[in-house]
Amino acid sequence: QDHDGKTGRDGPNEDIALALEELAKLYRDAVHKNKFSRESYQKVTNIVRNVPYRIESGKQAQEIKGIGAQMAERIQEYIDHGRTMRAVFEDTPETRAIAAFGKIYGVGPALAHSLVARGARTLDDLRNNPDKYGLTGGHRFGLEFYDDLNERIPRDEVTALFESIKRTALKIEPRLQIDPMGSYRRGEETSGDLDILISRDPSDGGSHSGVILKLVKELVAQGIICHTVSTPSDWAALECKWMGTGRLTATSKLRRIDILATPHEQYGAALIYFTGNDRFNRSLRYYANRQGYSLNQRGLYKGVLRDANRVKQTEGTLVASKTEQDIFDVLRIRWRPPHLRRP
Ligand code: DCP
Ligand code: MG
Ligand code: MN
Repeated sequence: QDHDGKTGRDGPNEDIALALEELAKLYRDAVHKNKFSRESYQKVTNIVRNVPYRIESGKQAQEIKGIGAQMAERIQEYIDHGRTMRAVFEDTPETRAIAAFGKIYGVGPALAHSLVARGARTLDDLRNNPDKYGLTGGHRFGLEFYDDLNERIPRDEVTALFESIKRTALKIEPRLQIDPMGSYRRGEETSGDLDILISRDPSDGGSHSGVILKLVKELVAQGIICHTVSTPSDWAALECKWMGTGRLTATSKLRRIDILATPHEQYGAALIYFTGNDRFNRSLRYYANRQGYSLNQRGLYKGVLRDANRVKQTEGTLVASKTEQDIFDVLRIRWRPPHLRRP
């Protein structure tokens, strides 16, 4: 089936497949009881996974055997509306609630779904019964700052917040490499959060090990970081991730912040990953697979063998990771500036 990496979960339409699969799950968990819909979504999910080229429109989807007009319409809605498609596909109180709950900071699609399955329909249902729904401190916090944390951040504010964090970081480690990532690096006018990548050239014997811990402590003391939502399992590791919230000044809105540290020799691979967007990453990984490579946030590898379930059997050999250019060169595609990385 997908041993060659051309279709299946690494295929060019996996984002569409995942969107359809979420809808299939919606039906499966008896939020709806429409067996026909559940089966048709699952069927089309599998068909979409096995299409070896990118589906660009609903019209094109409808030409594929097994995809009817209704499903084609849903695929077009996904292409038009992306992540918010659930509410668009099926405009019911249940789907609206799943979409709204999924936007609570710290709540993923599975929990959003289970909250609806357990009877919650509005944010206030959750706010008024946090114990009944087993919500953690983190979830309650996400509910409290729901509006702030879901608002897009103007570019000027992202710049100012990043510069303020960078200033503190460079005091801790003057030779730190620190750059803003995600939508900001792609030049977008607003961002959902502030993404920061840090690293450090170890050739002089120095290291960025432990810098995130010092940085977070210092920013908490300054009142810039307000909450920690997830911490690295090992603060000293060269590769680790911190997630939380912060604000520019005491009166500014609360914003989401992601900080990623990466070993210096993997900087290029981390840069590609953290610049995104997620669909660009997916299509680049798919393209790499077609050339016999495997790309992730650590590097570009050759000779990775997977079984029929896409589970890695061998690690493969690292062929490029240091710079974006190195990776694009091996793949023999022209380096693409961040603002054009939105397929
Ligand atoms: N990323 C990815 N796959 C994911 C999540 C993230 O490839 N499931 C990568 C690509 C993203 C980058 O990480 O561009 C940053 O993730 P964000 O969720 O912060 O997304 P963006 O910064 O692109 O958009 P936003 O402005 O909404 O934050
Ligand atoms: Mg972002
Ligand atoms: Mn982010």
